[in-house]
Amino acid sequence: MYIHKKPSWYLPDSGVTPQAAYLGRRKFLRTLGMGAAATAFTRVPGISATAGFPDTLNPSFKLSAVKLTPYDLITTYNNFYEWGLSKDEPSKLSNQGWKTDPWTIEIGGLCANPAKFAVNDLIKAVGGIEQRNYRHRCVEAWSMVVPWDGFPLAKLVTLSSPKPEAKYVQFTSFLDPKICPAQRSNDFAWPFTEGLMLDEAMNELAFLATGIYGKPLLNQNGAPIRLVVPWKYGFKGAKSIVRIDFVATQPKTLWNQYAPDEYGFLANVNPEVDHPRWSQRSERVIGGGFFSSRQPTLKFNGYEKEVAALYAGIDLRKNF
Ligand SMILES: Nc1nc2c(c(=O)[nH]1)N[C@H]1C(S)=C(S)[C@@H](COP(=O)(O)O)O[C@H]1N2
Ligand SMILES: [Mo]
Repeated sequence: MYIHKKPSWYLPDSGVTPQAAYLGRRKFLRTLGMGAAATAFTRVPGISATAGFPDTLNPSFKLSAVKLTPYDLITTYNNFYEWGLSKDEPSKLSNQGWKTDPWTIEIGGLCANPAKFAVNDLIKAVGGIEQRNYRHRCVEAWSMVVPWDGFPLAKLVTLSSPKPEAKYVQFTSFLDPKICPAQRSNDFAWPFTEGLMLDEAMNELAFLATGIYGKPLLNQNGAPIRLVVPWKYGFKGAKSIVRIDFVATQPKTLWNQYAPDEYGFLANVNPEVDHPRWSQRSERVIGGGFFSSRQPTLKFNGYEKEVAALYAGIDLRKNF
């Protein structure tokens, strides 16, 4: 039998256009080199935020017509650029000494109740967690269906009581350049940031996830708490959040700053608006098999009924 050895530069998902495909080759190689540094740490399994389990499926979000993506794919095929640019790196490199338990999340900005919470206390404060199956569509044109555990973002917004001047919510991921080699480079504007309009944050679909398949989030999926906005491209879903701020003007976000023509602030899933470098008409279903693996992309990722009203009067071609 012919055994094909993968060259060292092999990317497991070369069929998909990565978000940072035009990162300079030198920068790219430097980021790949982070593997060597990370192996210096001992392996600690990334289990955290255990409050609320076991939880139960919210029947409104059952998605009976679609097949859930297997757990091993959801936890090994990841975008988490802090831990590497290829899909298989986050599951390896984020579990070599990075501790996501205990974890504090701070809520601030223009709100009446700024607060600092241990994630488990936040889960109790919002009344526990539930399961929801959501479609998950990356801007790179691949998709999954993920059974998340967590709670509606609207509960946290209500608890925080935003002031009338607050029009947006900003999410900030962890910043720990000592343990995260990628954050010692200048290739991206670390920490990872994202944002929503306040009315988007109040929509019942916007979700803060603390688990997948009834288990606490693993580090590679954004432990112990990450955002999930199922009608938008996956990059809106900031992982491993340390801050949530209510702000008056549209916040800066990592991908929008990096390439504003490619990654708009709204980032609603839209098959009618192509990415400048690839079509958004269809998507590759992760775990869907070789021949049956592409399916048409749905407007708002299939959540048009629930969210279209948020964009009344907004030109979604200009505001992509
Ligand atoms: N902090 C942080 N959050 C992030 C990212 C990232 O690189 N860093 N990648 C985003 C992108 S592009 C996608 S598609 C989803 C992937 O989530 P998953 O690996 O759990 O499927 O996380 C998003 N959240
Ligand atoms: Mo993505």
